Amino acid sequence: MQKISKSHPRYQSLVTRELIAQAMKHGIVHETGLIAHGRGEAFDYLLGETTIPLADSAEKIAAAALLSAKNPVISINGNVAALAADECISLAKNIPANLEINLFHRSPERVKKIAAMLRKKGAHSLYGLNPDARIPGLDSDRALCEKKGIFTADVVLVPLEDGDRCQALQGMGKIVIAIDLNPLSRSAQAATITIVDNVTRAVPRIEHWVDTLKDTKSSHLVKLVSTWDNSKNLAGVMSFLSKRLNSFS
Ligand code: PTJ
Repeated sequence: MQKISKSHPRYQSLVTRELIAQAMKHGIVHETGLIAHGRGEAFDYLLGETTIPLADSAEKIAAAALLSAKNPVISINGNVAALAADECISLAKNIPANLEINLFHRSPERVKKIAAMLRKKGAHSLYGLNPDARIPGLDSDRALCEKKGIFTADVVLVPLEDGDRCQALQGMGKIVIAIDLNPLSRSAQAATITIVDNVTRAVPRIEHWVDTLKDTKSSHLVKLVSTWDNSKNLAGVMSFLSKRLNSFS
């Protein structure tokens, strides 16, 4: 890994870039994952590279949804494995939830490499290696999933999604939690709960809320989720971004 000076004003961003570039060289991240990362970086820059209060509200509701679920699943793709593997494993253990590898650019080699990496880091229940079901209405390999995992999940956390699957999962009646720095993306617009935050900050923050809400009555958690107004939160994020842009002019 290239040495990056801690005094560099963009230290964190450069370290993350290096991490994702290395993960691509090791076959974890697909090459288009670098492009997706760049788009995310641009939106993160606009957000101020921080968890804004509107994102934190969504992170709290995400925790409530995951805690009140019967079969919650956290979906893992290449970028998520590179940037937030430890955080996703820790969150899954805390809820508890299952992890499932689901790739847009699926190849058996990449699935195996990501699975080996997650297991090395301590992941226990891991789905995605032996798909035995398809998400209806999807033509891409993203449709491939496991019956015990995403297929029968009632709540699915989908960080860095590519859009179509988010809508298809909604069509199956599931609660879909999207983490996406782009509030305009199809995933962000289609999800039940949209978290406009970097996956590296969002997953630990959801876990913070899992710890906080763990002893809350299930009926209260369900009410928090059912009264959540995702469109209102997204409109708030858009307004935050436009005010921030205007403040520079
Ligand atoms: O590993 P695979 O094969 O499943 O492929 C994964 C990628 C990410 C390449 C694939 O899902 C894809 O092409 O995604 P998109 O359509 O580029 O969408 C990714 C979304 O994630 C974009 O809206 C980005 O703004 C957003 N994003 C990128 N980096 C981050 C992010 N959101 C949160 N945190 C990030 N670090």
